[in-house]
Amino acid sequence: MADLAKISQNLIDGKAPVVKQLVTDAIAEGVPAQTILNDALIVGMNEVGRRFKANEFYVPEVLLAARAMHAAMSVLKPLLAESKVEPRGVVVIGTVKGDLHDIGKNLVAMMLEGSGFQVIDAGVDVAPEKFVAAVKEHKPHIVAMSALLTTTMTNMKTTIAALDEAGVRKNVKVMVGGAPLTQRYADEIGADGYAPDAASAAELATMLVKKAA
Ligand code: B1M
Repeated sequence: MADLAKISQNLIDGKAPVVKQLVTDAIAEGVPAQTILNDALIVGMNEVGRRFKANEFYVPEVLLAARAMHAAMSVLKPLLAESKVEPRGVVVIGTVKGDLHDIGKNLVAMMLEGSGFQVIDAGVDVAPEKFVAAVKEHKPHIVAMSALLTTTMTNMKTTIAALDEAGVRKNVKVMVGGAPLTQRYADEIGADGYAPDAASAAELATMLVKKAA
């Protein structure tokens, strides 16, 4: 019987090869990919995030856990993709201009994919004009912006203005998140939604797409 708690613990410990093997074994035992994602991997990453906030973990531990998450996702991604009939929506995601932090953004992207969205990852240090170009090219339902620095979060406002100027703002919902963000700031800059963590980001995206339908 697959031990989901063991997967979570090894993820927290940053043991990528072990996590990959345990996930492969769990799949072979018939555990659904979505269950492994929600009840083992995301549980583990949430704990990593909590330990970070409590200063119990530092950069190296988070990077090791993120690497383990990626290793697990390399096994799960094709299965999650297979189980989807129709994507729930298309999301263009990126970390805003000037900002290179991508661990949280990648987690949000993974959660969105796990929830059935097609995710186009524009990467880090994404300039407003690059978001505009991605919207024109991919015609997403949602533009999702992440920022980890108080000095770069202002680029969310600039990006929303650029989407407006390009005449595509009305075509998309804009959601924002990242450690320095608040609901109040999201409201101030005219975003459609704010999520404090990756799990709520997936819920928010689902809600925004339903609202737009
Ligand atoms: Co940087 N860094 N960093 N850093 N770094 C912080 C953010 C900082 C708080 C550290 C500190 O001073 N205590 C501080 C920011 C201060 C501020 O502005 N308030 C800081 C600084 C100052 C810097 C540099 C300027 C340092 C320097 O060079 N002097 C520099 C900036 C580089 C740049 O971006 N231009 C820098 C560099 C780096 C590294 C490269 C070393 C590395 C990033 C590696 C990488 O991402 N590939 C790094 C790291 C790792 C951190 C900390 C330690 C961890 C960030 C992280 O990954 N957290 C961070 C301190 C900390 O948080 N304790 C820090 C884990 C991650 C899972 O959480 O990203 O918050 P988070 O994502 C969460 C939620 O916020 C939310 O969901 C995620 C999962 O639940 N979320 C969203 C995120 N995006 C979302 C989008 C959504 C919805 C939810 O919708 C679209």
